[in-house]
Amino acid sequence: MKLLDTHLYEQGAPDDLRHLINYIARAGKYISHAIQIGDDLGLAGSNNASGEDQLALDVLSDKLIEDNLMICRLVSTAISEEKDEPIHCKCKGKDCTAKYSVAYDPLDGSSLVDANLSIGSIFSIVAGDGFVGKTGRDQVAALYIVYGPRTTLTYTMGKGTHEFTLNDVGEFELTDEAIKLKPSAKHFAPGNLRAITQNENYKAIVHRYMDEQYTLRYSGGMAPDINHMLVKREGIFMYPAYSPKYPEGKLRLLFECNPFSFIVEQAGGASHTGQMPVMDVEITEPHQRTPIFVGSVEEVEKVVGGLK
Ligand code: FDP
Repeated sequence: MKLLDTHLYEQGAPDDLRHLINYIARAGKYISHAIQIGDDLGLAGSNNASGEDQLALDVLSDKLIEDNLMICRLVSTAISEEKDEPIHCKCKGKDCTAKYSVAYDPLDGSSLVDANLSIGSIFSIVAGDGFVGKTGRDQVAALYIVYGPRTTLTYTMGKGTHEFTLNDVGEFELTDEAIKLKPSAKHFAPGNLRAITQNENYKAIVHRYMDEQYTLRYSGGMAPDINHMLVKREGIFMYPAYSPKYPEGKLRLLFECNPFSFIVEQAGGASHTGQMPVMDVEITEPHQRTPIFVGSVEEVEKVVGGLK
C-alpha cells in the first residue's frame, strides 16, 4: 500500500507543494462525504461568476476548498471558477510563506449530481502570485478528484500521471502509477454537438468517428470523461467553439483545460485548441474559455488536421 503523501515525497515534491496537495486532498474527502450524505442537491439560489445557477453543493464545495487553501498558508492567490474575484492569502506581506497560486473548479459537472452521475473537482497549481501572463506550461502540478461509486484523485507534478483511490479509512491509496495512453483510440467523447450546424469540419470529424464505429463515451462531466480516457488508456474528448453562445468554446482554460492538458500530456497524450497546444495559450483573464481536443496523440493530430 502506498499513500498519496508517501508518493509525493518519493517523487521529490518539495515539502510545501506536498503539504498543499495534501490540503487539497483533504477538501476532496469532505466534498466526497458531503455528496454521499447530502440531502440538499438543489439550487442554492445564487449565481456563479458566469451567471449560472449554483447548487448548494457548488457553494459548499467552493467553501471547503477555499478554507483548506487559506489555512495551509501556502497559497498566495486562489481563484475559483465559482467566483469573480481571486482570494488572497490573509498573511500576505507579513512574513508570508505562501508560494503558490491555485485555480480550481470546485464541482465540475454539477448539473449531473441529481441524476447520480459522477462529478469532480479540478485544480491547477503554479508557483508565484496569480495566473495572468502565464501559460499552462507554468503549472507545477495539476490534479482532479472524481466522485463516483468510488472517489479517486489523479495528479501530475510533471513526473507522470498517477491515480489514488479513497480507502475505507479516508486515505488516498495508490491504485495506478505512471498511466500511459495508447496513441490511437476506440472511444470518442464529442462535446458541443450543436457546433456541427456551423462547422462542416467538425461535422465531418464526428461522422468519421461514427463511420469507423468508435464507441461513444460522453457523460456531460469533463472530469469523469477525461478520467474514463485515462483509465481505459485511450480516447478523445472534444469541445469546439459555437457562436453565438460559446464563440471561444464553453470550457475554461484556467480551471479545466490547462490542468487536464497537463495531466493528459504527462500520460503521453496531447491537447490542442485547433490552433495551438492548449498549454501554450497565454492566460489573459481567469474566466477565459478555449476550444479543446484532448486525448490519444494520433486522434488529436487527426482531429486538428481535419479542422483546418
Ligand atoms: P457543467 O457545465 O455541468 O459544469 O465545465 C463545464 C461542463 O459541465 C463540463 O464538465 C462538461 O464537459 C461540459 O460542461 C458539458 O457541456 P454540455 O452540457 O454542452 O455537454
